[in-house]
Amino acid sequence: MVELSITRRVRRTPFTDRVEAAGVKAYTVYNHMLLPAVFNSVEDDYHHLKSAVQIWDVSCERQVEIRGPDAARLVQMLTPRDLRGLTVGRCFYTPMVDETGGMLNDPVTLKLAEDRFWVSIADSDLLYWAKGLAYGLNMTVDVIEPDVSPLAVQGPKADTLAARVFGEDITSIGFFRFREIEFAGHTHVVARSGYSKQGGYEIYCTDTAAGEPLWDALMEAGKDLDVRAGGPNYIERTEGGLLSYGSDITRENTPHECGLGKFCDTVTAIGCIGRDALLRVAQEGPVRQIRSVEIGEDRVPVCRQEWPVTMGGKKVGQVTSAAWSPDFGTNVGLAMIRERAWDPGTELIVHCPDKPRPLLVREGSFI
Ligand code: THG
Repeated sequence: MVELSITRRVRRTPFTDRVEAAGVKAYTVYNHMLLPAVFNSVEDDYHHLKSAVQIWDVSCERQVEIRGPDAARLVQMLTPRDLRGLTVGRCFYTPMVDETGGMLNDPVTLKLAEDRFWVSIADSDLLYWAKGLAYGLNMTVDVIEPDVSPLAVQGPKADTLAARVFGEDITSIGFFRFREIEFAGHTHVVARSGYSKQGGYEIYCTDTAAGEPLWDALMEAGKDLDVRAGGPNYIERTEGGLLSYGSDITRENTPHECGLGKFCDTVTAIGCIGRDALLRVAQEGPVRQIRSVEIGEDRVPVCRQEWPVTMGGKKVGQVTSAAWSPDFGTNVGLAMIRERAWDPGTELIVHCPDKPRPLLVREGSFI
């Protein structure tokens, strides 16, 4: 197995020493930063995530902080989602697009104050796009990457663990809402969100120095819950239909192709840079869309490149993520499929690197 060499360019996080002490076996790189990918094995981590509780170092979900009198106007320029509904204390999943309607990122946006936002980014350098706009348009706004590092608590026992560490009150936070909390002399932001379908929280740790005490408190309080270090799990997120920018979404795609049309209010999102392009797309409708798929027969290899999907020998799309699912006893996947082949129940062929396999288009995700 080839190894990736890790140098100073690949940033460590406030939790990296703890992650290494916990026995991380594989990292991926996300926003130029370490993201733990495997502790025991992807499958063992998967079963544990779905039955217990895990602490994830998702510091790589970097915050682009946009602050100042023009902050709200700048954030609305980035996304076709109407941000008038984004009130202080809420998180919005926000597709972000360029002037062609192409996806630049799919972050979660938090409104901290009327003039202050955190854009919790996926794996692309959105900071430069936002800084370029602010400078080019002479906006009265600061665009920075603050010392904020999300730590996720995910799994069916996340509520129990969070209540022990932060108090019972924490469980009254609604889905995609956040609150400020005091912990060990620091103010952090805690949201009910996370990149899994198992439920839980994300603690936006607002100071590198506060990271290890926070990690240690969660690990100590969760001993009898079998709390473990974990990370976004490739199998679980594929079952859940959670998209990964760079894998399932690229700049070539519109939000509508990604099934993110429900997070777009293109008519009313006045000021959004890709609005005109997306209005055209919305009128004509997308000609391809992401679908959850079931891939037949034996275990698929790791999906490192897109796998062509054909119907009657003609290419109708590609698989962008795929993994064997122990719980569903089949391979689960995500694929971009052309209109003539995208109806649920359609049977296609996917050309995996080892051999072709049957592929079934599903109505929705597995979880
Ligand atoms: N949390 C935070 N930042 C992030 C992620 C996160 N930044 C990177 C990446 N993940 C951004 N991508 C996503 C993708 C999906 C979701 C969140 C961020 C997500 N989707 C839910 C779903 O599809 O079921 C719910 C969306 C909704 O209903 O609003 O959670 O995970 N901080």
